[in-house]
Amino acid sequence: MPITDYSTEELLSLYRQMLTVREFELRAINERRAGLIPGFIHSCVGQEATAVGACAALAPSDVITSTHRGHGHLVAKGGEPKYMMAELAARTTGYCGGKGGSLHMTDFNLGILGANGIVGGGIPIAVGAALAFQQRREPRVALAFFGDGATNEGAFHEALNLAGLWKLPVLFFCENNLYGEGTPQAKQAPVADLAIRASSYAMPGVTVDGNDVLAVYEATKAAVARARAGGGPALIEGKTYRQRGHYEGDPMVYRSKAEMDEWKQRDPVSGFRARLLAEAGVAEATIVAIEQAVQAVLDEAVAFAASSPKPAPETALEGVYGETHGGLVF
Ligand SMILES: Cc1ncc(C[n+]2csc(CCOP(=O)(O)OP(=O)(O)O)c2C)c(N)n1
Ligand SMILES: [Mg+2]
Repeated sequence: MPITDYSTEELLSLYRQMLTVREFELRAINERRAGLIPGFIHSCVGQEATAVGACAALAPSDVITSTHRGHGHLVAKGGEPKYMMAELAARTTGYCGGKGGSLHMTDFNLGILGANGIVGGGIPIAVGAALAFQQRREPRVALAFFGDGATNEGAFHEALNLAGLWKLPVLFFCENNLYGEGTPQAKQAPVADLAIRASSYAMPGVTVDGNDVLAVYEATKAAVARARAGGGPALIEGKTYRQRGHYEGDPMVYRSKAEMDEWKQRDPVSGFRARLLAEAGVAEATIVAIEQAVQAVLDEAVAFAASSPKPAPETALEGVYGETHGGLVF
């Protein structure tokens, strides 16, 4: 669909969300350096279009499972930057009361069934959620985000097999950023387009430009409509690139500066900004106002995290089984 067929409101919402993801990551990286945030950060800088495009195709009652590189998924599904930043800073006001950090952020009320430190770990969880929806006859869809590396895990194949067999309303969204840690895809899989793996499990598979938010949105929207109507699962592969290291501090000796520079030219956020101006007739002042508003949201998020208390040591064993953070109903 040409960009001019979308409403300006819809386009600006996609831009605002992608920019929020980008700025969240850049702030988190800075605040980690400054000492506010302990632990690892696996940033999704460069991968904003897959998170935002896919979640834009979901309804609020649909659910997602996420990964170790999940901040973008959370923002795109409605997660609030201030509670996310507070969680990264290990504060009681964070999504897990400051005890989970980046890899465990969850909000069942928003349909966010969790980030996940186990590669491929979210995929069977999404299948379980989809089975619940099918059994309850609810017109809801589950979407699992995962990386290219995760498609070489047994959990991926087992999950797709059952989903294909039972025609579950689940979408498998592979963010193919061409690397699993420092291993390029050609050294970890015998196929270049991971979407072809769908054919083994009797579901459609499609590969899209994962840096084009509208291409991601359209592919996901079609798969959501099919799944919601009882047509079963689908595998969507968005080809993208992480612009920063696997984790902050990664020396990145496994890839060339030329490759990184080439992908920066295809940046999903600045590329979409340029399209809004050149093709969608959006005024620069409108975009600048959004950029200022996003900065204000992130200023508030950092201030909120910094001024929130740390959990008391004697509460260390509280919440281990989830009883204090919304229970397990979704
Ligand atoms: C089951 C399991 N194996 C290995 C790891 C260590 N590990 C963490 S991230 C990662 C790479 C995952 O690659 P991919 O799925 O492509 O995601 P990306 O980091 O590129 O977003 C690995 C091997 C892990 N966390 N869990
Ligand atoms: Mg990867």
